[in-house]
Amino acid sequence: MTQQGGPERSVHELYRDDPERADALAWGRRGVLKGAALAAMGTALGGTIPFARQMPAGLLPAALAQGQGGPQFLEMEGKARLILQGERPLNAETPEHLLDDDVTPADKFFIRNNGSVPEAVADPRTWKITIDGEVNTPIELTLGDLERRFELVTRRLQMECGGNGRSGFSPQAAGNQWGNGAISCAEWTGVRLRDVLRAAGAKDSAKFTGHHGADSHLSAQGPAISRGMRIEKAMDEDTIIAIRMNGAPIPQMHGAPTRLMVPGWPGSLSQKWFTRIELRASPHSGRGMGGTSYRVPVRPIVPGSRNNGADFADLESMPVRCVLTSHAHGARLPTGTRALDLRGQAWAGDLTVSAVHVSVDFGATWQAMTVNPPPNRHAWQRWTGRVALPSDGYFEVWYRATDSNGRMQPHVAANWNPQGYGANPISRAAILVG
Ligand SMILES: Nc1nc2c(c(=O)[nH]1)N[C@H]1C(S)=C(S)[C@@H](COP(=O)(O)O)O[C@H]1N2
Ligand SMILES: [Mo]
Repeated sequence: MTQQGGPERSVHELYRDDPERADALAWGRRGVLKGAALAAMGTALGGTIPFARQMPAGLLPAALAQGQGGPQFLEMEGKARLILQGERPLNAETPEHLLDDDVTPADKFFIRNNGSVPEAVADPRTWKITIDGEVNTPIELTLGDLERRFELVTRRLQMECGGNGRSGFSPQAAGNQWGNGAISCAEWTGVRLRDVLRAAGAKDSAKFTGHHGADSHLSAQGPAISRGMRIEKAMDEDTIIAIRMNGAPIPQMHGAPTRLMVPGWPGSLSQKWFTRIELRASPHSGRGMGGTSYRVPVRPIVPGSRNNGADFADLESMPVRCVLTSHAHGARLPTGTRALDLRGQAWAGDLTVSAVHVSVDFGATWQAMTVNPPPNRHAWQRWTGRVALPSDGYFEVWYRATDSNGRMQPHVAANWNPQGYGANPISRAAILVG
């Protein structure tokens, strides 16, 4: 590929330095990759592109779309090599191919902090939580009381950051540039929040909750985050005050000794180092409420425009998404590989996933995968399937899920908003055969 009037550069260099220009040069006006450009692209990708004719115009190949340098990794005892998003506060996402377990182990559990991680307490059983506000009898309970007085339940519950998928937004939205890995599905043991709220005598005037934790914000005084939700979600049988994760005490990083677990809704509601819940007649006003925080446009706004979020609505049930866990993005497979046995997880907030489809020809044809039912409500669902490949070369596995209301993941992140919530576009993984 030659730049008019300039020195010749390899397509790889050009993709690294100026991806948009490289793409324009490769695709040209007609949007069909051919001749020398096709060969150059193949060289950069490491193989020929058997389905090049199907590649949409202007598509930046997934293998090159990662940007410069590649990710930085977390190095921490008790943690897998997560993708580091930031150190202060500490945030790290799980690479998709590490999300293969049906029950996410502690070491592979993503990390999302808005402030500093508190010191561990000496005797967890004396940790107290307060239930107050619109209740007949404000109460204070130790973890010991919780275990003695209420029924313990164990459920597999998915918990996903409200900003998961944010890196899909264009123009870029503010915040951690999560891929698809700010998701977990661990096995949680605890008591139902509703049992505890009833014990305090929730009044009819209690319409909303406000959640509080022990961590403080890094930049300013005050709490790291304090969100709340409609009372209906608090009364859902799967919303629990958790005291164990995967049968063990909750790790300090993930909210020890107790956290809320509000599955299917933005992870920010699942208060770590949980100390207090207030019932309220009006929506909570803590850090992370109102404006453009965890809120999405009701009517789409111009991408990149300024907006104070006054007409936005709280993001509640998270949108449908799936991850591919059998093959890492960029995986190289032996010459002659003619089938891929694919596997992953899929989830859809409060809904279930009814289908997962995969394409290996840039979306020209899609094949239905097998999707298992969830082991319990609010658990993610395993999907599996086999796709055939016609030859060696560069392929992209495109994968997309459909929820039980028939809604599919869109081709590109939709409903842009300044803080980047709710992006769930179709994902692509680059696979090289030979
Ligand atoms: N106390 C407290 N709770 C919190 C947070 C926090 O910063 N402080 N972060 C929230 C957000 S935004 C998410 S996505 C989840 C992440 O939980 P994890 O770090 O265990 O993965 O915790 C939520 N609960
Ligand atoms: Mo989050």
